[in-house]
Amino acid sequence: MRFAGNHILLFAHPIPGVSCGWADSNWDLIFNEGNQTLSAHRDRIIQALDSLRIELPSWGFANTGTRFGKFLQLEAAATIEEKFADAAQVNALTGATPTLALHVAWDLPGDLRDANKILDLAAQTGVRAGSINPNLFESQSYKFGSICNPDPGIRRMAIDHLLESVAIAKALRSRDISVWLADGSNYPGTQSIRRRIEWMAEALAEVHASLGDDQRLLVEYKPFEPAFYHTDLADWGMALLIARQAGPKACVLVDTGHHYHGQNIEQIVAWLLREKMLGGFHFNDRRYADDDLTLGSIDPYQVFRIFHELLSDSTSMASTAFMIDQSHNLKGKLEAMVQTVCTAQELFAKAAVVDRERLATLQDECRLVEAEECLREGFWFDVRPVVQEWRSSRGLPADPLAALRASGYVERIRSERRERNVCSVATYA
Ligand code: PSV
Ligand code: MN
Repeated sequence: MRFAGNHILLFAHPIPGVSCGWADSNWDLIFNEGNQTLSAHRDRIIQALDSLRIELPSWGFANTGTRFGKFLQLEAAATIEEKFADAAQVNALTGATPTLALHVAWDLPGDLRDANKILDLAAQTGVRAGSINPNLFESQSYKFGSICNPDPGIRRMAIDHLLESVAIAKALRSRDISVWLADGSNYPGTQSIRRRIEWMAEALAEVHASLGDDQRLLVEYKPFEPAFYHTDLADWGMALLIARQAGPKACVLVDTGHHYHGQNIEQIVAWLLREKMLGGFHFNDRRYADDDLTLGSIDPYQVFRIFHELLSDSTSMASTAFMIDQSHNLKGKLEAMVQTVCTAQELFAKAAVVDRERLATLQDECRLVEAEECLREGFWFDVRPVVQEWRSSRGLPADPLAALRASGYVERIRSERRERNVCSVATYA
């Protein structure tokens, strides 16, 4: 028996000599069926894990905080070299994170001039540059918006930054330029919602025209924060419409923290998949707003359901970018990142277990409880032994979190970065 834990109990052969009114052949049938099911589950899990790659955020290794302050970590990365080194460590432990998302203002302050340095770091660490994230929210000029600002000069400045970001992505051979707008307003009547839509459409069309053949523009929506009356790109419908208008290489990015309470995110995913407009995810969890909590820490069932929708569409894996967008203020940054990747792998493996053919039959016949249980079978299945088996067979540590602790990496960078970090409070990332 390959599987440990509860699987043995579920499918155990009866104790010889103890009769419970069943012929041995009945038990053999169950035993064999059980084994076949387990072996099918195992195959699906292994295949799913091989296909899952998750991008790390460079800002997730830096000292970040809440609106009220930061709790500094002595091991936090401050330079791009440190961020690449930390990402490489996570990749070595998980084997699933070969790319690092970069924020232009934080990671390439010299814009395109810094591209060669990034290429060198990629070659040294084995971690490639991932999505390129323009920064349209920190400059003082953006107080009333970036590409939706009523001032044409500021709109031009924002578009130029987006064009520079596309050029950076080309130089780094990055496929995705990921745009999040902080644009919006705080009070009714203070801005024209309609004119701002037109400015946004014009800007994104210009940026789209500069994309290379293999590049994509990912458009991220968010219903609140930093603006609290209206956000120019507030939900997936607006993002879809504006992306469609921008051109065929634009699609939608779903940040799991950017929804109102009670919104059915997997339904949004299903629609975007149907429209061939799902570009990628920013993964995190939340209890209240955009809390940046660890993926699956609050509602793992929702993440599982999102993965189930993705796996229900045979084309989704090739076109969907899986990225983490979390900045931990309390948890150790490396630890939290490894924990997130492992959680994503486990929930993805659970979704892979779902027998979607059988589920479709049950749904067609409206056998409600059986259909629900068919879905839940995946969620309750303990995938951890197979995930460990997958890791070992790929030369990875069976328990990446324990391996991180045993490696002494965090202690080493803490002592190397301590002196600098003790006195650095000012920068956000
Ligand atoms: C905004 O809340 C956001 O989700 C965007 O993706 C930004 O790029 C990122 O967070 C910055 O942390
Ligand atoms: Mn995000």
